[in-house]
Amino acid sequence: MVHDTGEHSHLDRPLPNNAELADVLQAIADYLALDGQSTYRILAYEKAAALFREYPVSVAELALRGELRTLPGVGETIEAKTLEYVTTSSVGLLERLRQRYPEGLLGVMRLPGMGPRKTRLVWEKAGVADLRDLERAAQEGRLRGLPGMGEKTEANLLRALETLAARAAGPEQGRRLRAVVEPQAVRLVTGLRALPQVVAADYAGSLRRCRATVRDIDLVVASIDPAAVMAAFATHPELARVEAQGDTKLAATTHSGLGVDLRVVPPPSYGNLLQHFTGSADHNVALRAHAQRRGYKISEYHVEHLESGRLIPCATETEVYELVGLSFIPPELRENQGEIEVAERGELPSLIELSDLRGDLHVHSDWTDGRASLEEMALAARDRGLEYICFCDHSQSLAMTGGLNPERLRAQIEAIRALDERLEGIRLLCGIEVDILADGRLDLPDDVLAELDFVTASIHSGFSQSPAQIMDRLVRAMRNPLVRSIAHPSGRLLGRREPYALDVETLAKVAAETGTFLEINGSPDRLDLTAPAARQAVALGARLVIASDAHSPKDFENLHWAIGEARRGWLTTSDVTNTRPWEEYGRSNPGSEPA
Ligand code: DGT
Ligand code: CA
Ligand code: ZN
Repeated sequence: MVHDTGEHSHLDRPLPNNAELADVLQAIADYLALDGQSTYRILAYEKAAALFREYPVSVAELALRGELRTLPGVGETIEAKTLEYVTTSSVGLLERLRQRYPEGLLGVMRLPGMGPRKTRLVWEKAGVADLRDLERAAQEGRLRGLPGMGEKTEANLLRALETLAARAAGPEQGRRLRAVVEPQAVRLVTGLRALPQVVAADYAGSLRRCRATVRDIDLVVASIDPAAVMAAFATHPELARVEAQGDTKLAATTHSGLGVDLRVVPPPSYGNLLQHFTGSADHNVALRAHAQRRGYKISEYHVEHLESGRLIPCATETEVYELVGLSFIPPELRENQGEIEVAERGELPSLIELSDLRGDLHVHSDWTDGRASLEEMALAARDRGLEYICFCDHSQSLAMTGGLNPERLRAQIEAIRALDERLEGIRLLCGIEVDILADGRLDLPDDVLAELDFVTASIHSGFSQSPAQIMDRLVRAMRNPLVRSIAHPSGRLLGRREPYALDVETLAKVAAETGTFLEINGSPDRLDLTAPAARQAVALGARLVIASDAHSPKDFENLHWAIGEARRGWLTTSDVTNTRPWEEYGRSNPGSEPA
C-alpha cells in the first residue's frame, strides 16, 4: 500500500507518457553535458530518451512492472531514474542540476555553434543565461575577446538565432517525419482490420498522401457497428488516452503524444469517407467546385445529384471520382496542383513504384560513416531485390566521416571488385560521394574520379553562401564530365536545417544540358529534391535518380520514402534513371578518358 504523503500522491494523476519521460531523460543528459560529465554517462541518457520517445507502448507501465531493463541499452541507472519520476513526478538528480544552472542555458547549449564548453564560458564571463542574453551579447560585441571567440563567431551565432526563430514560427513546427509515424499507423490499421466488426480500414490524411511530415494519424473504418469498433480500438496498447468520443468518431493520443483521429461509416459510404479524410483540404475544395460544375455535391457520406436530389453513397474512392467524370487520382497527387484538370482529360501519369527500381546509386559502408561492411550492405540490397548498387562513400574533406583520400579510395575499389567477383545475384559498382568544397573545387582529383564507375557530388559546407556562390559550385560540379549526379541537391534537413540558396531552375537546366542526374535522397529527414522541385526539374528536361543514402542495411527502406516523394512529384519510371539496367547508362569502360 502506498501511503499518501500529504503532497501529491502519484495515484491521483495519470502516468507520464513516453514523450514526457523522454524529455526528463534528455534534460538530465543536457544538464550533465553542461556540467562537463563523461560522454559515456550522457550518451546512456540520450539513447534512452530517444528510445522512449518513439516506443509504441507505455514505458511508465513497463517500469512499474519491473520490465524496463528488457529494453535495449536500459540499465540500472535509467531504470531507477525512470521509476523515480513515474512514482514521485520528479528526479532528485535533475532538481539538483536545475539549481546549479539557469534553465535557459540549455537552449544556449543546443544552438548550433555553441555546445557545453562555450556555454559555460559565456555564462561565467559574459553573464549569458539564456538565448536572449546571448543575442544581446553578440549584438553588442561582448563575446569577441573570450577565448576562441571573435567577430565572426558573433555573426554566426546571430544567424543561427535567426534560423531558430524562423523555424519556431514555421509550418514544420509540431510535425513528425512520415518515416516515424507510418509504421505506427500501419500497426493501428492492422489492429482495426483484425476486428470482426471491421469491413475495411485505412489511414488517410497527409500520411496517405505520403507527405514528408505529418501532424497526426487520421484513420477511417467501414463498419455497421461503430460502438464496438471504438470500444475495442480504445484499448489498443499503443494509445495512451482517449481524448474525446462520439457516436462515430474518436480522438486519442499515442504514448509519444501523437494525435489519432478515428472515423467510422457504414461500408456503402466508405469511399466517400476515405476520399474526404485523405484530403488535402485544397484538393477537396477544388474537387467540390469541379463536381458543382457537373451538377453534383460531394460530402464525406455520399455524392448528391443536385437536379434529382438523389444521394449516391460510394463504397470506393474510384466511384467518387468517376461519378464526377474523373479517373481515380492517386493520393500523392491530391494537392491541387492541376491533378483535377489532368484527370478530366484522362491523362494522369502512371506513377513510379518501388518495384520499378533496379539499382541504388548512393550507398555508404564502414569505410566511412556507414555502420555496416561492404558485404553486409550488398547482401541487404540483394535481399531487397536490387540488381546493382554503387558504393558512394564520403571523400577526404569530410574528416568526421573518415572520408576517403585517393589511396583509401583505390583500396576500397579493389575490395569492392573482389567482393563483386565473389557475390552472386547482385552487381557492385565503385563510386564516391565527392564533396563540393566551399570554393567550388571537387575534393578529389579527376584522375582518381576517372577510375570509378559513378561519381555523385554534393555540398556539405558553406551552407550560408549567397545564391550565386552556391549555384556556381553546383554548376561547376555538373560541368565536370566525370560527375554523373548531384546528391541531396538542396541540403535541407527537416526540422534541423533550412535548404541552402538553391535555384532549381538553373540546376535543372544545367543538369539537362550536361546529362547530370539529380537525386531524390530517401533519408527520411532529407527527401531532397522535394516533390515540387523534382517535378519542375523533369519539366525542364532533367533526369533523376532515386537513392537510399543507406548507412546501414535497414536504410534501404529509404527507397520507400523516396518513392513517396517521387510520386508526389508526378514522376514515372522513364523520369528515373535507376529504373533501367546499369548497362544502359553506366560508363562502359571505367578508367578510360571521359568523352
Ligand atoms: P496534417 O494533419 O497537417 O499533416 O494534414 P492533413 O491533410 O492530414 O490534415 P487534417 O488531419 O487536418 O485533415 C485530414 C483531411 O480531412 C484533410 O486532408 C482534408 C479533410 N478535412 C479536414 N478538415 C477539413 C475542412 O475543414 N474542410 C474540408 N473540405 N476538408 C477537411
Ligand atoms: Ca492529418
Ligand atoms: Zn551520402
